[in-house]
Amino acid sequence: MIDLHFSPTPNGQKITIALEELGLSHRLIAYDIFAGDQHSSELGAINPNHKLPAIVDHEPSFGGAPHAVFESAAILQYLAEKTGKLLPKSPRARSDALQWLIWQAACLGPMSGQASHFIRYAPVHIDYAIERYSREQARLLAVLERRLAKSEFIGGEEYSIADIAIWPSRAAAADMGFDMTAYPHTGRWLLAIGQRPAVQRGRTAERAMPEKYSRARVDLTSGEWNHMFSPRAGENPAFLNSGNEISTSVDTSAGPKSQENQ
Ligand SMILES: N[C@@H](CCC(=O)N[C@@H](CS)C(=O)NCC(=O)O)C(=O)O
Repeated sequence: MIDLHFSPTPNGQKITIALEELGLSHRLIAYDIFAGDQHSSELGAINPNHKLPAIVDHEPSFGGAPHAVFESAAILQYLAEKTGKLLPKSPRARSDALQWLIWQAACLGPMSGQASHFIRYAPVHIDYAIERYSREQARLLAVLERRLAKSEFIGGEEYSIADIAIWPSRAAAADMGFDMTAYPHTGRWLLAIGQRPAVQRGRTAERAMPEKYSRARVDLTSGEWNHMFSPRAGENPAFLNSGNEISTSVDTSAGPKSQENQ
């Protein structure tokens, strides 16, 4: 049995889709990240980074105590290795798939996350940040489009965890009305993978993104903003207390200017 600590976002859906594809029995433990559930000490014991998703495998194939895994790409790789599925067997093809898995975790995910933050959540509008991250996201989406122009799947000839790592966020963007006409190969790939029954099961019912998570602009209460974006007490890196100053022209200390102070 696998416990999946989950919030209904594209990162969480990577894992629900993989678990469905692999037919692994699991228990979903739902978190409301806007309410700050992710800051619990229980999650901290599983994921020291206090983010979702994370899993605990109660029957690891290497035996012994239950095994916790955090970071969605590491979870995908763990599940693929546990089952011997969703990663090519040939070393060359496997290396290709892993490169794209890491590319999502190191490039596309973080840059899209920052673009989304400044467009959708930031309490102040900062043109420079929006342009910087949107432009980098667009460049990365063009990299993806070129890859899919010459390869059926992202890793190569086989459907793999590299596809599962990238598909949920592109599907969410398409659902939100992102214009796919400039990305025909990505559109072809999106449709093909979206038809897989396991993928459909992995993002329906309690695994589906609530409407709030997919708004073009999300105006959070100051309480919600603090749960998501303010440094938590006790988590400030040492340099914050070492006399070094973080220079910013924007005062975000109070979160969004809101009537509601929680
Ligand atoms: N690189 C991480 C990203 C995890 C992440 O940012 N998770 C979000 C939900 S999609 C979260 O837990 N947000 C709550 C917070 O930042 O406090 C992964 O791929 O697992």
